[in-house]
Order: sequence, then structure tokens, then C-alpha cells
Amino acid sequence: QELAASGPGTNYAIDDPFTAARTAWWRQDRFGMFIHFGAYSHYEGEYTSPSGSVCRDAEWIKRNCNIPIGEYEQFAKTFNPSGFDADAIATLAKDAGQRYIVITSKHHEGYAMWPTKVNTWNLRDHSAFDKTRDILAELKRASDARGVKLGFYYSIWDWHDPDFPNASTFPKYKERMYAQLKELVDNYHPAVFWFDGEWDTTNPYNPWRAEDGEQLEAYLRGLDPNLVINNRVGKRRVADGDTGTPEQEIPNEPVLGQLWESCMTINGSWGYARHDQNWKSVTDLTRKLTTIASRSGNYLLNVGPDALGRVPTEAATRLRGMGSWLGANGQSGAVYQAESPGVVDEPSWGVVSRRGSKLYASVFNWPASGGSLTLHARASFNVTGARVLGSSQTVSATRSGDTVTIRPSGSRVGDPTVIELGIATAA
Ligand code: JFZ
Repeated sequence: QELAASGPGTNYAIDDPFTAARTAWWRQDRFGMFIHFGAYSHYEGEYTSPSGSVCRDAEWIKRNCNIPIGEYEQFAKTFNPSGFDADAIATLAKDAGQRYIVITSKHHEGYAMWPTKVNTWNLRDHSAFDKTRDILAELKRASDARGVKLGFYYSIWDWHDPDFPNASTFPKYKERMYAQLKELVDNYHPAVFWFDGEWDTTNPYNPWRAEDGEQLEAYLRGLDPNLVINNRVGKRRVADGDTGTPEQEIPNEPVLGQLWESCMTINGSWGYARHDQNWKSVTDLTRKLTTIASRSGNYLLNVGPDALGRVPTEAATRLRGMGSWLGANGQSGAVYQAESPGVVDEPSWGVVSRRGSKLYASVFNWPASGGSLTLHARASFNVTGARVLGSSQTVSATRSGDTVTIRPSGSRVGDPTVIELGIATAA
């Protein structure tokens, strides 16, 4: 099936056909939107203590700014993200070329972003928000309408539930967590579960063990066998979940034996932080996207809506910039359904991905006029053609020995510029 059809670039050592089938869409889609949104967003990254001192953070603000729980709860009562617009968010993801969304259903603060029946520490029962609204239901509807998949981040670590940091009461917490996860599956049918907070810590104590992860994964598979689950469900062993989760980094080469997804911020923060204006450029983000695809990974790029639930304009502009790059002249071939090329080494001037019998060379450093780019081949194939996407300029590509020489005749077209090479392998 699907796996057998992929070429020498294949590096998913997925020997289980069920895993292969379950993750097929995910391996092709490559690019998703992460959304960090919670009661912490209400602070917009800034907490002023009763004594007047200002402390800055984002989604960790409760812990890093030592906000007393009573005060945190009090403030959450006035949280009113009336500007949350699921249609606008799903449209933005679509325009960016993102094919799935993963939103925080519950972060470490323990606050549920849907009307859970398990407790009242949630956006319905503990806020100033419209009691008839359910932002996860809205986002599910909006995503479905646009063919974008929806998944949920869920933090195992919980700073709010008193039964969490206590080995003897922990089973009671676990029951509530299971009940919440069932609500999420039954009511919103997510495509992905993205767990977090599985790590060991003593402050507060985190009782989560590898066996808890195995048990939870089995429970979820029972609820919905199609769920794609990340490895933070357990202790991030290769056997945990379906997908590895390098954070804010790109592995240097294709990761053997495991699917992976790099999650990254679009500025320097996951949750909204007014003080963080350190926005990455479209060029930087696009290079990261092609680099990740060229190493057979996925890119989960985060946005943090503000206290009213609005995606910052600076983030939206950059996402649309990526979308127009992807949409222009079929650059998307370098990303969707693309994977590590296998047949050539990664060059110093950019990255190369492969889709079937096409190589997509994303050029970061364009050669000086009259100059050329070379690729080192590590398999036998013939070059059958070359073109610069989005340009009528001529480009030649010839192979001699192990060296493929590409000679463009004009200037770069966007950054990265993509050169498509046709290749024929001797099957
Ligand atoms: C976690 C969260 O604590 C954070 O708020 C955010 O949600 C992020 C996506 O995930 O933070 C981590 C998790 C893992 C590492 C570092 C920060 N890690 O593996 O280095």
C-alpha cells in the first residue's frame, strides 16, 4: 500500500500497517497550526502583583510569576474572549497552507477550554464568556467546513487539581482526566491528541509514569483507533504514541524509526505575550518548513490569541505570507507529500525534498550570476529535466558521476526559490 509506494527516501520504519494507515494523512499534510489559548491568555503575558511589581511570562505565568491560586481563579472569572472567531482562525490556517490545527484544550493551569462536566474550572463555568458558546465546537465546525483537521493539546501535568501532585490521590485525578478525554473524543472527534507535561518534576510533584502512558494510549485507541497521538503521552520513548516532538528545533537528519513534528513559536512565546514582538520573518519560517519537509518531518507552528481570543495581526500576516509562498507556482510540491530525498545529500546552499519522481531543491543561497549549484548523488538516477518554479528562466541540470550540476540562468524567485528536478530511477 501507501508505504510500499514511497521511494528510497522513505525513512519511516513503521512496520505496523495500522500505524501506517492511521498516520497516512499526517505524513502528507506536513504543516499544522498550533494554538496556545487558555486562562493565562487573559494576562497577555503581564502580571502586576498587589504590591505593584510587574512580572512577565506567557502560559507559565501562574508558576513563573507566583500568582496565588485564589488570585488566579478570581482573574479567570473576568476572562471574556468574545473576539474568538473560529471561522477567521480556520480561514487563516487554510490561507497559510496549514492542513491541521492543534489547540490547547487544557494547559498546565488545568483550565478546560470546553464546557467539561468533570469540574467547573473551565471556560463555560468560570469566566465572563457567553454561556452559550463553546470555542472547541466552533473550531471543529469551522475546520471541518474547510477541510482542515482539528486536534487537541492536553496537559497531563495539572497545577489546579489538588489530587494531581499526590501519589495516593493521583488515581482520582486520573479518573477525571480519562473522563475529560472521553468528553473530548465523544463531543469533538479530534484527529490528534498532543499530550504534554509528562515529565518528572518535584515542583509540584508529577506522579506520571511510563505505564500510565501505555495505559492512556491503549484507552484512547479504544475510544478512537484513528487518533494520531504524540509521544508525550508517555515518556517520549520511540514506542510512545505515533510522533516524536522536537521542540523549537529541527533534527539534523531524518529521524529513523519514528515520525516527528517540530513545534515552534512564531515569536518567542507560546501563549500571547504583549511584550514579545520578536516575530520570525516569512523567509525564516518558510525555510524552516522546507527544511523540515526535506527531513520527512512535520511543522507545527504556533500562534497565541490575545485576551479577547484574537490572533495577533503580526502572526496572521506571516502565516499568509507563507501561504502565498506555498501557493505560488506549485512550491507546495516541496512540502506536501514530500519527504527526505534519499538519493542526494543535503547541500550547503539549501535543502532538497522529494515527491515521487520529482526532487524539489529549495535554494536559500542563490549562486552569483553565471554560477551553479551542485548536489551529491548517492544513488543511481538520471536527471530528466529541471525548471525554476514561478519563473520562465531556463535552468539546466546535468549529472556527471556522483555530481548533479544545476545552472540557473536568472535571478531568485522568492526565498527560498524552488528548482524542480525530474529524476528517473532504474526501479
Ligand atoms: C511545554 C509546555 O510547558 C509549554 O508551555 C508549551 O506548551 C510547549 C509546547 O510544551 O514545554 C516544553 C516541553 C518540552 C520541552 C521544553 C518545553 N523540551 O522537551 O525541551
